[in-house]
Amino acid sequence: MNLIDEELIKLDNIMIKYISALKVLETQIEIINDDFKYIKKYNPIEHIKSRIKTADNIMKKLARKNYEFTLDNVEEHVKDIVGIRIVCTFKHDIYDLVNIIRKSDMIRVINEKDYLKEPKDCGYMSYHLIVEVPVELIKEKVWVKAEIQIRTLAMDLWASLEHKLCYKSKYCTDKIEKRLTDISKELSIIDDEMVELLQLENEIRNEEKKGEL
Ligand code: 0O2
Repeated sequence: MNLIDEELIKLDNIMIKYISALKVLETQIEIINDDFKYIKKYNPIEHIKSRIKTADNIMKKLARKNYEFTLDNVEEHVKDIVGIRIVCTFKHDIYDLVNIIRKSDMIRVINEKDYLKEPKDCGYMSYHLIVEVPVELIKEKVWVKAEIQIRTLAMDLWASLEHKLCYKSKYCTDKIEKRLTDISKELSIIDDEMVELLQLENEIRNEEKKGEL
């Protein structure tokens, strides 16, 4: 058996940790969403998507970062084996959720990247949290790393299409890249306009409540 196969078997043996962590994280995010709806009578989350990174993609990520494929390197350098993406309606929903997650005892925040305040040069916008969640297996209790990406519908539209057209494609050209960067800026303007429309709608709603209409 070659070294890669040996490491693959080791990885397979600890996959239960990641699969369980995803279940814990999904449940906790659903609880937050339900509680948010109950308290604020408003649903900030449009949809949630989750995945476990495949062994092939784990290997590719390590190679991209110039690390050998060993179990130690996987555990240390690939923090998004468990990934959950939360797609929100408005930009401020993202920060509301981040604040709630930061206060959670079930989700430990390890690192944050705000690609809204500082979008990547290509135009990628999203809020990233590297977190740890508790997993209790029969033989051990561990905190397992996971990545939470939080973005608006518009940011998700862009990122999903760019993922196919450029991020993971060797056929992306400067022209496609440039147009995608411009589209990201256009979508960001639309996101801001949606918040303005929401504020307008709120003002009208409040005036009606006061009986002024
Ligand atoms: P995939 O196939 O989506 O899983 P780090 O360890 O923090 O130094 P990392 O993990 O690359 O390095 O950090 P970062 O920037 O937070 O990226 C994590 C994930 O965000 C990526 O995972 C993508 O899912 C997404 N992402 C980051 N940059 C871009 C981008 O420019 N375009 C798109 N569409 N998505 C992006 P993977 O493993 O790279 O890819």
